[in-house]
Amino acid sequence: MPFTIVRDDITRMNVDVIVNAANTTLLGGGGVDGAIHSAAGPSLLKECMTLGGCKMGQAKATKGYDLPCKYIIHTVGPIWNGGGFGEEQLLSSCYKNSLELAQELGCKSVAFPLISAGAYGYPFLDAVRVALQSISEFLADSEMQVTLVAFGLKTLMIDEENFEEIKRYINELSIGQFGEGPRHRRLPDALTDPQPETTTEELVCDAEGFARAVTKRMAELEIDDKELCRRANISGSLFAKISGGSGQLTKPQALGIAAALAEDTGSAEKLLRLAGYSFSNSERGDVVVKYLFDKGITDIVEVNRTLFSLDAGLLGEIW
Ligand code: AR6
Repeated sequence: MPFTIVRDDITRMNVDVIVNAANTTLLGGGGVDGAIHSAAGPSLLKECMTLGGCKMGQAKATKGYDLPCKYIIHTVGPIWNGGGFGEEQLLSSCYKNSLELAQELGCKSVAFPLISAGAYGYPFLDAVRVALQSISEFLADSEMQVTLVAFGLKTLMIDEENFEEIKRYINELSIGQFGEGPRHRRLPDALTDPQPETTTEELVCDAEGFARAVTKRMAELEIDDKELCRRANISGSLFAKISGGSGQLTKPQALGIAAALAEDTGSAEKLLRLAGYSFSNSERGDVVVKYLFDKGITDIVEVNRTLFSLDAGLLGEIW
């Protein structure tokens, strides 16, 4: 099942469960914890007082009270202490245990903040990497919609050098408006920015040809449908439609599948055309994807965190 990254306030998320980056007392605090307690109302603290705290890396659930979600899962991230004290494994456990608990509660959609990336001092890009890797590993076997919520101005999820290089590449193709990166943008602009158009050149979709090409390439790569879904960031039900040769894919879905299967940019383009699309030099997202594919970067986590950092739409089955 797919993941996405959004820029938002987690208390506004319309999902079955949101995750709180709490402390071991579970009795509230600052940051996202404070925001969740104020938005959920005082009954949340009353329930938290009955839970007896929570260990680092573990997770406990409460009701959602005044929030739009049914449940809140409280997890305790590691306090960054240089990286040699099991921080990565603890942080990864926070995501894994929260996702397993969400599954036990029968939830179909979950939203995470970037655990430990605030007061607990985990280096931001490392916190992003651990979050996305842990989520992606879980999704390899489970059906859940997982949203990673980035908050505030600091939402550049790739390193600065990489960001500058892609920015230069986009500007060279003169489609830029890239004087300012997302880090320097005011949040309201970023929140209201329209998503890039998903289609430019409308080609005819050959759903059966696409299905045949996907099946053939999966056999060559010796990957099963679960692995394809993980690599393409799509759900099992969408895969069933694709392999049945029915339905029109969106361009982000087709590009997700191209990322999963294509050998190079040329073969990605061929797949894309069967789905009725082509790469466009006037769409920032397409330019970034092409740049990454040209460099052999097709890992969906890498591709999507780069796209997010450049304010472009993500690949896969994005809701
Ligand atoms: N929505 C989404 N993300 C948010 C929000 C929000 N409303 N508010 C902050 N963030 P932090 P930690 C982001 O400090 O590092 C508390 O006092 C924030 O920008 O909330 O795990 C607890 O009680 C950052 O990226 O959590 C603990 O004592 C991320 O959430 C301690 O802080 C996490 O920042 C936990 O520290």
